[in-house]
Amino acid sequence: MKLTEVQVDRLVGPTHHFGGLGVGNVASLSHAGNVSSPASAALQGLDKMRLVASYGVPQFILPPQLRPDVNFLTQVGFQIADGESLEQVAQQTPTVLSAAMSCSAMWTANAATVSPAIDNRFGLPAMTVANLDASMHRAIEAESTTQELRCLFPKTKVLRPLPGGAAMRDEGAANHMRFGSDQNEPGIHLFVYGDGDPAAKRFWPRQSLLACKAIAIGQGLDPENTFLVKQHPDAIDAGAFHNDVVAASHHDLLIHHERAFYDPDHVISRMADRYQQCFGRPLRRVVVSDTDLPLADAVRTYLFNSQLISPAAENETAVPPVLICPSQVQQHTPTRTLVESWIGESKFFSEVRYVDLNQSMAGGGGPACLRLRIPLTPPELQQCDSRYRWTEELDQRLRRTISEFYPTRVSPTDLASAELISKSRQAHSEIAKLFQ
Ligand code: SUG
Repeated sequence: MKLTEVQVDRLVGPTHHFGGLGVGNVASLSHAGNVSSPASAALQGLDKMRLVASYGVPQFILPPQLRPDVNFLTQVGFQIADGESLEQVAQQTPTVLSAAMSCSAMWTANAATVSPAIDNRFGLPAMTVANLDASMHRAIEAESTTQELRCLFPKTKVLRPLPGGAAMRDEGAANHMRFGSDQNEPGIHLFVYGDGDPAAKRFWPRQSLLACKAIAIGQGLDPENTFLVKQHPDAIDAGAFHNDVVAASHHDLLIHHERAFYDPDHVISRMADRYQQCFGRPLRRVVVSDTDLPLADAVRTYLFNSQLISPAAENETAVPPVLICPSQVQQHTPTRTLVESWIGESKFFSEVRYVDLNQSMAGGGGPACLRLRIPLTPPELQQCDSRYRWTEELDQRLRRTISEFYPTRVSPTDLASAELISKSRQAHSEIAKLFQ
């Protein structure tokens, strides 16, 4: 039986802005305070979903989380009356305001860590919702994400976010890779953590070793098929706040920057041996050297954050994956040349597609950040809630709602305005109707 990677993206919300809140995220830090366009951000995301769906890949879409997050503001201590502006929050704690208005849940690669039924103890697709405890604006996503995933995937095991605060900080699938095939056979899991020695000097690592272990234990993954590797501190300090900024994977393919992992015990080689033992063929590994692509350029272009998808096969012959790269790769000649050397017959990919995701990229999120992949068998796919499945019709209706209700520009001073809040609530309620 086939195992298909379903893609789950989220519509960017109407309060999308550049708050500069991304810990160790150089794009987010450098765009802090710039004027954003929620309307363009949402359309760019929809364009990518349409492209993915055009390859016959099952594409799902979650509505934006409701912002401002009034519960969060209340817990912080603000009392906000209905229809009131958030001026008092802006005056006293602008960072709290930015967090309460944040649309960071759009980066669904951070929603959860996923394993298919065949790999875990539940015999159901399992997902551990990420606690995102490394940052205030992201930690507020987890509660609602848990409910949304339970709704979208009623026949799966959705595990609550890990407890334990900073010691257990977890950012989901962005720090996890599963190797296998397109068939429903047990796979191999690689978890990537950032803490421990040698420590990053500039930025705080966002994924802890303890969290990786707890996810593997909680899902009951086979210890023989579970590997843990440390992120290279140089990568974290260069702005690779998640492993998916410097490494990508799909089935039997691992592509990574030479300084993605700090691997003195050769974890990756042991994992490759295990792959060979389980699947009877080698894991394909592409290591990009610093000479071919300096770490800073990898972070700037987000090459490794490209989205790898397998087009639906018309017959039994598997088609090589398609690589969806951010336009920043196309605009940087050395990176584009590198990518193009991976395309073609008996190469890694059948095709490269470039997408404009500038609004997301300015917050540090490329194509792969914007999707959570869930490997499902055909019967499991049937059990997903079809209201969330991308269709041309849903796409058209969302586009109309965006043009009617989404602001085309939001500056930091707009965040507190009663008008933006009211527009945002209106947009949310219109979008909710489209999913009913
Ligand atoms: O967590 N950016 C997100 C980007 C997440 C990217 N995801 C993956 N690599 N999978 C983050 O840093 C920016 C928010 C701001 O600029 O205010 C932000 O949260």
